[in-house]
Amino acid sequence: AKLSQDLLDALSHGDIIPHYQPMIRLQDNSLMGFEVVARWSDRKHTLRKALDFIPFAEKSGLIIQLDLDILRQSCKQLYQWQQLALHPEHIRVAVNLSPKHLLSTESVNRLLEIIHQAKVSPKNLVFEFSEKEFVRQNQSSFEALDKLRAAGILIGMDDFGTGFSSLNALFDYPIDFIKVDRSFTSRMLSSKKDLSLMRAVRDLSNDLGFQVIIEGIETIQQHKKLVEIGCEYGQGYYIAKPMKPGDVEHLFEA
Ligand code: G
Ligand code: G
Ligand code: MN
Ligand code: NA
Repeated sequence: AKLSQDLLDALSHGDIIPHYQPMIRLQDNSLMGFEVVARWSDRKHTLRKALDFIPFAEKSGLIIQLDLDILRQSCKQLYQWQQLALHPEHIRVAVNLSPKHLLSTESVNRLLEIIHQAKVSPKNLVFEFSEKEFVRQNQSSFEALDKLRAAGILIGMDDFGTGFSSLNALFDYPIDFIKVDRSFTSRMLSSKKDLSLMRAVRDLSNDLGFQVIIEGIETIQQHKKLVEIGCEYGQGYYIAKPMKPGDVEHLFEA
């Protein structure tokens, strides 16, 4: 109950803020977008990572309000970047969302309404949903995803490899990106199994027409190996950590 009230207070005080982690094309380090992650900033200048409060928000239902708030702030940021002519058209902003947003037409419309009100194009956005949730979805959430895609938003499957989808199931999911979970990246140089998953996903992405983003790249060796096997996009601490908006703006010019 305490955490519930604290989180509600944080939301109403504007203490839940988006940070932005660059996603790049691995071959030439060019910027392809940012993943938005929620951070809880308290008055004592400490920052809490999403893992400290997202699971609780998910359980208590506050995730809906939190996600909408992060989406609103991210769209506002995107709009500002565009007004400053900083933001190239092809750069995407990727927001994490709970699958709860896919449960009704009203909640899907609410997401679209936020984008519309912010005067940004859906074509500049990606919505990420965790793979663990994809396996549990039914036909109506897939229809919700279709509706978002029809509006121009790209759909990413987050944490791929942790949710027990068969590779075969990838044929059925209405997605544009998969993001390979960082546990595979951390093991890929020591485990043949993990490296071969990277290769299999790369091949499937070519055949099925989605794109692959490798998460959690922490070393130059991992980066080099991924370029060598032909994985196109990536993110991770070796490239850049999630940052405040002011700290990512110089990247647009590079
Ligand atoms: O930032 P951190 O490494 O603690 O993130 C942990 C998890 O929380 C990640 O899996 C991420 O997808 C999720 N997450 C981060 N920000 C948000 C958000 O704004 N909304 C939702 N629903 N999940 C988020
Ligand atoms: O599950 P999801 O991909 O949405 O989680 C994103 C979170 O992962 C970010 O909030 C960030 O804190 C964390 N993260 C991003 N890059 C790295 C990395 O290279 N290593 C580790 N351990 N965590 C990372
Ligand atoms: Mn994510
Ligand atoms: Na992930």
